[in-house]
Amino acid sequence: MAKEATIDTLLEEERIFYPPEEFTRQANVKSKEIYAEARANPQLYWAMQAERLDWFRKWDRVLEWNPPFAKWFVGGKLNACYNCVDRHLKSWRRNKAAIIFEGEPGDSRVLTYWDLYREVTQFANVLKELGVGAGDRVAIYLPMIPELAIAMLACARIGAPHSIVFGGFSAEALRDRINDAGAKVLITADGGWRRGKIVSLKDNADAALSQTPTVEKVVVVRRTGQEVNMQEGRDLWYHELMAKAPVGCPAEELDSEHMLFILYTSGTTGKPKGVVHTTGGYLVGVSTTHHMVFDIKDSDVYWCTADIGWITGHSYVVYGPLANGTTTLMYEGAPDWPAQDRFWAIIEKYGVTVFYTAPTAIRAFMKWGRKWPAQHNLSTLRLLGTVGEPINPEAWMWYYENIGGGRCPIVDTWWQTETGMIMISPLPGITPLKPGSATVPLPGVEADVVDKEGNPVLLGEGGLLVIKEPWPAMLRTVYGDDQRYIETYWARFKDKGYYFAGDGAKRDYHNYYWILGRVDDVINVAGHRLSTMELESALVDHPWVAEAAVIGRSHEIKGQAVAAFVTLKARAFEELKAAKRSFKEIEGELKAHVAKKIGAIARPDDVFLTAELPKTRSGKIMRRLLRDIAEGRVLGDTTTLADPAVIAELKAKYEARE
Ligand code: 6R9
Repeated sequence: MAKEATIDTLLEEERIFYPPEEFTRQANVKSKEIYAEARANPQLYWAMQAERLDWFRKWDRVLEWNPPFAKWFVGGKLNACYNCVDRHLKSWRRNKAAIIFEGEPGDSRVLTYWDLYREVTQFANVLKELGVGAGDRVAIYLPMIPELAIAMLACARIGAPHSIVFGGFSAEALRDRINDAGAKVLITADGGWRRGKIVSLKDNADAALSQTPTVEKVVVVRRTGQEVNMQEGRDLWYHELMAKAPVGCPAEELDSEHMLFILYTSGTTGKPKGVVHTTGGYLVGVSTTHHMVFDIKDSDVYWCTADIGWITGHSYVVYGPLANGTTTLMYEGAPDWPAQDRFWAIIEKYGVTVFYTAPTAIRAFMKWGRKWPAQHNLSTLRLLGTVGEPINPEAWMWYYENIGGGRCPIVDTWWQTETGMIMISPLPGITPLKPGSATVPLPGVEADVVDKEGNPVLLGEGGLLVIKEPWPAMLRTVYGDDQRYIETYWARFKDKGYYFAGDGAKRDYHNYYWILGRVDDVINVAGHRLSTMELESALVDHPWVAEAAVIGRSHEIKGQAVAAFVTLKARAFEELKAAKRSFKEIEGELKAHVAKKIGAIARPDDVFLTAELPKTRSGKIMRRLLRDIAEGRVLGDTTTLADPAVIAELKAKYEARE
């Protein structure tokens, strides 16, 4: 790779980093032919990839496609847990580290594949004992501890779809997800560690459980050790159940299309969507991509820093790596605890070789300074990855030089909760890299950039990112709502049969993809998807608020930050004025309210109280103009406004604020 690249050369758009020869020589994918092979016969290509799994019964047909409903490996039978655990026991991998766990307080645990087998089968027996069977949904609300992976795999073993709710979500968010899925059992913990403090998961769970009629039993893992409420007859300690549970439990022979999990993600409406993934296609997709994109070898110590509560954690902390017999690292806490070198200390401690994180984290590392990674030996690293949002070239270069020591390729991977697997990414042994570009679609993935009518745009022009052919790890539906599945992803390009990803993109003259961000009402804050509608309804839920408009404004570290423009009800305004409550206090309370309703990740950075919101004559709030204000730009076209004076006044007041 070009060694002389420096931050000064950043603005040269055409900088290209070629794969180092030594890397290519040892790479899992060494030749570009794979793209042509996959294109010539996609079903054959995916069938060949499916051979990397163990099937109880082989499929009769690779794909049954009744647009937009797909079935992959039809007639095949397998078990995801068996593929992630049992099959590795037949070889030397039985004694290999499956999970390396590092707790935030500094405790650590290593589970071999055999250890994992013991705990997973025991916990599968616990679940059965609690009356959970194939098809029953299990909600999981846990910190990043091994029990989270164990619980997922135990569910997969008995065919109970899991629905994992990120530990940073609020009680209300948990309640809504439990109820939408109709979960029978909830698995949670007393708490988790975050920056030296306890996140009280059980207290949140208790608040949610007062309104979740379907939950019969709650299993509680002891992690933080503080006193928690245990409801007689409902709540059970994990360690007590495990002490009595036998090792060994058959892995159910499940249909390829058996539901593996539901994972909720924000959409353009207020109500989160339950994205449904099934067993065969998903596991083929994630194991194939994990193998190729991360160039995984048996000798690797692989670390994806995502929380398992997000799709990245599902696919690339648990299912992909374990299906491939990889050593996967899990870290419980924050990157700056006890100091800003925690990640680098972990890489040094365990000799991490492949490291996968998010641009927002990289931008935070940049801000903290290169002195932190410089204190550690990072020479074991050989490959780096990023995911979650577009990476700016400065951050890419910083990552490349300061973490990768100028020798590690970076795989910038574009994908989504809905795609299940990485879709656009370099293959590190063969793809020349350009900082900021996710490069090209993986073999077997047909993408394009099109205009509103679905026609391809010219190279260099912006358009909408679409996927033109079904892929094995694609979502199958929105849980309980086929109509929403059709409308959200397929209605837009119905005639062409394209999947609409919700992202804008352009291609350069090397046919490289540059992802431009969401084109819908989804904000990407630090790599997390938030819906403006969901945020607005959380605000309007507050008794003082009359109306709210939420936008994403650009933010140095988080990519985007939540900015809310809020009008108060006249009566509330009078009362607050009479009570001498300051604007600052009111704004603070509204921020806290959103955090309580959705979770801390959704807390707005700015709440701005205003007398009126800019609207069109038909009454639609013009968020575009609010974005111009929040980002300090000249206002765009204001001709459709009902009252242009509103926006002028708002802009003046916004600029005059403290
Ligand atoms: C895996 C994940 C999906 C949205 C997606 C896009 C953005 C993800 C990206 C990227 C540019 C990348 N996104 N990876 N944008 N470059 N490499 O993040 O899933 O949480 O569902 O978010 O994230 O906007 O549409 P999810």
